Amino acid sequence: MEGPVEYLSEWPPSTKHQPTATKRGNEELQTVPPKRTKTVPHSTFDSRHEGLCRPSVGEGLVVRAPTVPISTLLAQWWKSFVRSRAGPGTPETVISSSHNPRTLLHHISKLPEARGFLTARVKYLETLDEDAATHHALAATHYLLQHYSKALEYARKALGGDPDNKELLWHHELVVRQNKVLQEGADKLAGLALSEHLKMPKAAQVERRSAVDLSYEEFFTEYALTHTPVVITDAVDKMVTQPWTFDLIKEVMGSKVAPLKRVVHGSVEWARLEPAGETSVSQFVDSICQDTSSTELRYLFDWSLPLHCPELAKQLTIPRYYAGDYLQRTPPGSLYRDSWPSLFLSPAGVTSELHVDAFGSNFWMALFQGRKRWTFFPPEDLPLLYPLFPDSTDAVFQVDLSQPDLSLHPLLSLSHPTQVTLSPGELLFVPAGSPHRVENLEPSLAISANFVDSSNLDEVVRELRVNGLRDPRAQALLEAIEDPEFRREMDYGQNDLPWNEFKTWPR
Ligand SMILES: O=C(O)CCC(=O)C(=O)O
Ligand SMILES: [Fe+2]
Repeated sequence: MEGPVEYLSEWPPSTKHQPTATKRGNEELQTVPPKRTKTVPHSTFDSRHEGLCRPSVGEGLVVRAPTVPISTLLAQWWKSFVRSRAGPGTPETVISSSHNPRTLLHHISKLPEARGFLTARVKYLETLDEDAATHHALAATHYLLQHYSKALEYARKALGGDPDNKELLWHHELVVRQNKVLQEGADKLAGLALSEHLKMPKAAQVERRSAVDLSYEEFFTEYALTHTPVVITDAVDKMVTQPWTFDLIKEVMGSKVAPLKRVVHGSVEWARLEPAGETSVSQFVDSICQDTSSTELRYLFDWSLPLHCPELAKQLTIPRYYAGDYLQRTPPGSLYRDSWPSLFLSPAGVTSELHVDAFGSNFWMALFQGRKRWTFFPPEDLPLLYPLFPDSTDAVFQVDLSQPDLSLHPLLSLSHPTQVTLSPGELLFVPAGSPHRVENLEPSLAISANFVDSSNLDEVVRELRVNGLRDPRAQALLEAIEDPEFRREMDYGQNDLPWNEFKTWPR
């Protein structure tokens, strides 16, 4: 049986996101400190720290060069740790339900033995010459130990020594984000009388408006600009030339093979969704419409229609509220330009856990079949939801909204949830930056798109600046949007647009 340990044998992970631009980038294979460090011989190091934080296994790993990523070292440490305890004493799996390296590493890093190893690594790094690579390694190791203010201190120092290093800039941003939400959370906690009986606030209802009397101008000023979710009725019928049903999906794209996701408790992936194989659309539709109580629930999530089923995409009319999408005004081939709308097929019982949509995007969803319950929080509530940024600028949230524990997460009592159960034929607007969670109450069929307009442009620019440090396509998109020639006008007289017009810019 394959377990996480097996999976970790595929490591060390790729170093492509690691600090290759530092001057020591070519020293990754070193196992002893470089000559120009304040060298502390291995034996000295051992005796100096004996009994203090000496790890039981992986001592050789502690003294690897600072340019070796801590994720690589921790993965190797884990393998030796498991090997050293093979047999009847094999430690129980950290998180038995995931094979995802990021999730596993996150949980491994919390084990006391792993913390011993990480602490020994810190002690070792502190003996080296202070340069950007050492400071970066210290920042990353403290970050894994959840010593966030120390991580910030070292991330700043690292940047001071190598200010144009994109990897350092990216990591610094991550550390700043984590510290900011913790600080804001601590400030709010200080004002909270913990003795009182804390309760999860009752969710207010999300407004419903009919497209018949909701002008684009009113949508934009009342909802998009104020980052307020809204359900729009009387719009979905006009988006399609024939009703979209499970049968239609099978008929049009049943033979195509699509990737699936599943919800993993404790995952650090966005929305706690991890890859879960692939299947033909037809088989998947059949499976979600059956009784799913005994099978593992999987989700066909966010599968691009323009890329995988253009014949269906071409039938769509885009509602006027979203027709001015800036992503359609970028050069052909730009990131996200042809990603959406995408398809969502879910059995009853699958939940997309709390998340914030990527790159500061707004989002819409048109629901054709099934009911989906949405819970939202305003963007300002982010620090009240106990976000973590484990090696990603997208937050994962520690709160469990299915069973909120106010003794563990008292800040939840200060949050401002809103909720709505979306029904077939309804169109939802999800504003940028708003954490949300989605429960599929019934087998559901929906399409959705992330989009950009002047209501979320600032957030998008800010996020692309960060993503662009690692992703050249995000950087290119940023440059396109920031080009003085980029057309940012919004037309309050905007009409619904048939597909071809929506995709043609300038119109
Ligand atoms: O419908 C869902 O499960 C979640 C959709 C969503 O929030 C997203 O794609 O960002
Ligand atoms: Fe979302």
